[in-house]
This record gives sequence, structure tokens and C-alpha cells, in this order.
Amino acid sequence: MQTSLKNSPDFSQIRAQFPILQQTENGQPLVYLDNGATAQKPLSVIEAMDTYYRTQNANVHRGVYGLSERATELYEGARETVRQFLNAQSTKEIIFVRGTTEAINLVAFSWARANLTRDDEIIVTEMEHHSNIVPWQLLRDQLGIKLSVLRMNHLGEICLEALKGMVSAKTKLLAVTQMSNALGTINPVKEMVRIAHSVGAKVLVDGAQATPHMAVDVHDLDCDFYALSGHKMYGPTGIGVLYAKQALLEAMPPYQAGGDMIYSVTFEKTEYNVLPYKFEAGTPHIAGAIGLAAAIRFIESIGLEHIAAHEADLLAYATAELKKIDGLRIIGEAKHKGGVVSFVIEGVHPHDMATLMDQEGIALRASHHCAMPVMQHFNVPATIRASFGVYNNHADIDRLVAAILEAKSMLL
Ligand code: 7TS
Repeated sequence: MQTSLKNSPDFSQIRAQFPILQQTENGQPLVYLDNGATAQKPLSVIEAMDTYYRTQNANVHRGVYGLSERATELYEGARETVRQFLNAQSTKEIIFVRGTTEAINLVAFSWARANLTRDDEIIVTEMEHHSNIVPWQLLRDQLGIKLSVLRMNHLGEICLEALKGMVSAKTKLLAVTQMSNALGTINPVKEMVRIAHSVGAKVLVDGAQATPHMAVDVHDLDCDFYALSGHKMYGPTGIGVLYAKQALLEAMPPYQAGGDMIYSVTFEKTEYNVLPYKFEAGTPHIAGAIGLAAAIRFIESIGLEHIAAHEADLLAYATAELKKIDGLRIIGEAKHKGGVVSFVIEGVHPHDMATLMDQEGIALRASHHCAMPVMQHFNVPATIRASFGVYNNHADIDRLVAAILEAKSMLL
């Protein structure tokens, strides 16, 4: 089955835009199936950053000279690109951070510390990445708040009715991933936001895995906070975004302090800068923001509806082919899933399998995927995970299946 959308782009042309995919690993053409960890970068992203460093580099928001003004325009232009991508109301709501991890920590250390007190409750789901668990545990230990867990079923899905039964006037925050990195589950975040809002709780959506694969509209979701990482969406590492509603950001204290986040400083008193700069202390990752904007243009040049259809096709094909392998069990079979297949093979340790895959030039991850509670739920130490991106194709999956069969015959 191939994608059936009208004017479907030529995905082999898209693949050709990724220089790294033309190289070999251990003598074999590289098959890259670790997009959940980080995605490869297209030429347009590499070139945008290269051009910046070759011809546009200067610090932002300070120079009166042309070069600095142009760097500032590029950096602020990137913010506008992100705003449109997420459909935020204002660029004041777009804070550049290092990635999803920093975005969540910013909310935990600024908003939550200022607004939560003993016995208030934060709800997370059982499928969260550690970066959406541990910051809340720190708060629990420091403030005496309660951290509750919304469990999932045997397919790796959460139940909206269970959430309805959990929330109360004590609930101040629901922190939920839009797409699970370990299982691929896509959560009904819009409905979850509605349920949380009905008791006055705020909602933080971890969009690290969602933004490369599906259209996101923060206005439509009505979430209060949204976190993303540039490197998972074909952009550079070290850059990400925290979206937050303007009224919340206005009321939040700064997270880090230093240059750029102030309006005036005397030893007696400091006035903070306006949004979004209040939350961007120090010289930002200018090249990173420019690279992220290029990555968004790359994604939009294909269209997220085409990307989603392409990856749904890969997921269906991989699931069907992997299921034919004796002793292979898929972990995470939610009805609504993105392009991730996690699995275990009877009698084979996932790490041994990943090592043998590497010898075949296949890059994928075997681990707990920084979601140890997911492993505990399914009673496995780790899974092997193939996670797809725009450049993957059926041939990649055929190579994966052939390599698994060969590895099995060696290991068992
Ligand atoms: N949230 C989710 C759902 C993630 O998948 C990840 C990274 C993060 C947060 C953290 O993102 P970062 O950019 O701040 O590191 N997930 C993975 C993964 O699945 N394999 O390596 C990193």
C-alpha cells in the first residue's frame, strides 16, 4: 500500500536531500531507524546554518551595525516561523530553549514553584519520558505536592474516563505526551485538555515526538504549555521551544537570569525585559533557531498530511512484516499510533539484537527509551525500537526484517 493522498510528493527525492543517508555503516548502506532519538538533517538545514556562520554571524539584540541587525532579523524571523507552525497567537508566547527537557524544567521551576503549594496535585501518564516525570518528582520532594499517575491499558492507551475520575480541585497540572516515544501511542490531548480545564488545572503537552509527524495547533488544543525539540524534527540539536499562553508567561518569574532578560539593572533593583526575552537569559543559540526555521520550512514544503500518510504506511507495513517473525511481540498496539514499532523477541536480549543490527548497517535503539515505567508496565527490561522518518521506505523495513531473521538464527 502506498500513500493515497493527491499530489503525494516523491519520497525518494526527499531521501536524496539527506547527505548522511548516502554513506555506509559497517560496509552496508545506512538504514536509519532511530528517528525517535534524533532525526537526520536535510541539506537545507545544514546550509542555512553554514550560511549563517559564514556570512551572517553576530550577536543579536545589541549591535547597531548591519550584521547584528541581520542576525537579529533572522533569529526573530525564526520565532515567527515557529509561531506560525504552532499557530500561537503571538511571538511573545514562543520561548527558545535547548529542547523539550529544558522547556519542561522551565515550567517546573518557574510556573509550578510560583503557583503550587503542599497537597496540590500534578498528574502525569504512565507513558511519559523521564523528562516529563523527574522534574515533577523534584517538586514533589521539595514542595510536598502529590504526583499521580494516569495508568494505561495493555495496548498502551490511556482512558479518558479514568482521567475524568482522577481530576479534582486539587489538580493543578496535567503533564502529558502527545506521542509516546517508547510505544508510538498518540494521545487524545485535546480531550485531555478539556477534562483538565474543567477543574481549573493547566496542561503541559510534551510534543517532542509529535511535531515531526503531525500538524499541531496549540490554539485549537488550548493547552497551556507545549514543549518541542528541534533535533527530532530535522533541525539542529540544542534548540527547542516552549510555547506558553501569554498571560501565564507574564505572571511567571524568570527561570534563568543574566543578559538579555533584563530591562534595567541597578544593585538595588532589576526590571525584567518583556516577553519573550524575560525567559531567554544570555546569548541564545542563534544558528540553532535559524536551523530550526529551515527545518520547519523543510517539513512544510512536504506537508505534514503527506508525512503522516507516508509514516502511517511505513508503520502498517513494518507491523505486518514484523508480526510474521516467530517469537516477536510488539509492545504498544494502540489504535492511534505514530511511526514507532517497539518489540521484543523471545530468548533474545534487545541489546544483542541492536548490536547485530549495527553490523548490518541498521541504526535503531534497544533500551528502556528513557521511559522505564513503560518497561515496568509491560514487564520487559527493554525493547528494540524502529522509529520512522520522512526518508524511510519499504526497503529499509525489508532490510530490518532480513537482519532480524539472520540475527535470530545466530543467537538462538
Ligand atoms: N519527551 C519525549 C516524548 C521524548 O521522546 C524525548 C526524547 C524527550 C522528551 C526529551 O527530548 P530532548 O530533546 O530534550 O532530549 N526521546 C528520546 C528517545 O526516544 N530516544 O532518545 C531520546
